[in-house]
Amino acid sequence: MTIPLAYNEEVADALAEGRPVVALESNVITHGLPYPDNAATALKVQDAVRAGGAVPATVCLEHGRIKAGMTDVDIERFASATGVPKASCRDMAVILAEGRMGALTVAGSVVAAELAGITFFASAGIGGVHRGAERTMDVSADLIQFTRSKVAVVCAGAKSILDLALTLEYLETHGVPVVSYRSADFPAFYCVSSGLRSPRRVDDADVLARSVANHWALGNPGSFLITTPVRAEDAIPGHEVEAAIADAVAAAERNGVRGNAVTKYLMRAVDVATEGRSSRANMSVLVSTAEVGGSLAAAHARYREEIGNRP
Ligand code: PSU
Ligand code: MN
Repeated sequence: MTIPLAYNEEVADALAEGRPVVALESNVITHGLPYPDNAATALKVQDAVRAGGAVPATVCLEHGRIKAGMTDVDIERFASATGVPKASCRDMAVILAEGRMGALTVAGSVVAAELAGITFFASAGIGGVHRGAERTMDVSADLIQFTRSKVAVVCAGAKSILDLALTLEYLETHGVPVVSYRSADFPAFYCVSSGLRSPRRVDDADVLARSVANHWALGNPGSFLITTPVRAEDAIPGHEVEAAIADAVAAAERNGVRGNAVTKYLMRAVDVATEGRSSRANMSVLVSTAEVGGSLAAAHARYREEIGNRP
């Protein structure tokens, strides 16, 4: 092992005792919201994991180490710093070698979680296949990393800045399970439904915990995706964001936005267009995915104990 992992005390103790832990991404802190809302939100999301019954481990890169569990001081430093680079799986090696700060995306976070021995990861929204990907080939590395890292990913689907039908096709092709917990449809971040039926629905947390364990017992190498929708009272109707998304996608092309800048550009544009409504929904979905992630990680830890912690 040449890449050091730095655990905070709470996370180290929980892992040593077999208690449930949920990894959380740091890219939402540095690239999702303005300071100081981002710091306050990151702490609320951690509390939501605790409310669900697990220990939160927000993951990032700093001083040549993967941090598994940021302290409140770490979160404040990341939230207030400017220019912390977005770190996807391809970026991690160089950022670690240079000893710089890196804000982990979903792809980077599942790499970190697996190395740290953390089975569950919660994120409000994952990356996916972009609209127009048949021309641009813009497919988030999040999806590719899901085929490699053994982590259970709990999310509210993805924003419909993406082509969600193609995103589901990609996951199906690569054998990544997509299970909607207590809902029938694949959600779209702050919309309860993307209009697409989920490939599978499971309502029982213990069945879902066993399903996650079975996936790896069957020899599968990658992630297990679980979706949970935003609370209905905080949701935004799909048609209200559709026009904003279409405008944002067109503007991104017109302005030649490319590569890893595309996602942030689109999210910003849609947030500006839906002002106010989206920030409440955003907060709600960050908290609810974290809380559900905590409760499912707890169910999984109970199951692991039941079977004598066999791999
Ligand atoms: N999609 C969302 N919300 C997000 C992101 C995507 O609905 O916050 C962020 C996540 O950090 C995700 C990253 O891992 O963007 C994906 O970026 P890209 O499309 O460049 O792979
Ligand atoms: Mn991309």
